[in-house]
Amino acid sequence: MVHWTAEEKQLITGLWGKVNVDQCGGEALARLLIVYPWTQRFFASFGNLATASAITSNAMVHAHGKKVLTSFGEAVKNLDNIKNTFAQLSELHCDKLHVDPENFKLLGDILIIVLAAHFGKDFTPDCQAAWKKLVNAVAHALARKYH
Ligand code: HNI
Repeated sequence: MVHWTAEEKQLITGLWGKVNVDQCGGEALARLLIVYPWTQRFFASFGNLATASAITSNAMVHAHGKKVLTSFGEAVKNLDNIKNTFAQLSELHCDKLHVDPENFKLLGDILIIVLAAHFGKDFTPDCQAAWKKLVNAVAHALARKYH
């Protein structure tokens, strides 16, 4: 189990309270699809992903990014129980969606970049370190049921 200091918990929840899930979720998924184009194959039903601007303005990308980041928020609410929190989603991504778990790490890295872009100096090095630990823990939890 990941251990959190009181300060890390405070840094994570404090920033999360200011995150615009709609905007940041959409932006993170759009960036993933642009920077790592092979991830587009999981979203064949999302319509036009042909160019960066098509991806950025794709409503399905935004809606799904929001859904993913909202779900990510469950980790923030359950910091001491991340593994169990994502057990079902891990099974879904493995058995049904066949998403390579490497992609969870890529999305985590992108989320850090999106947060840095949104919060600038308020995303302090300590806060960033706590968030990196969190995105790693989520990627780990989502990969746990893979076989
Ligand atoms: Ni992910 C569906 C959460 C990363 C591909 N994903 C979901 C759903 C949630 C979710 C919640 C909706 C489940 C349902 O309908 O019951 N995904 C998360 C979280 C992360 C993540 C918390 C990481 C932080 N997913 C990824 C990544 C990819 C991915 C990195 C691929 C690159 N997810 C999918 C696909 C679906 C999906 C594909 C189904 C989409 C659809 O509706 O067709």
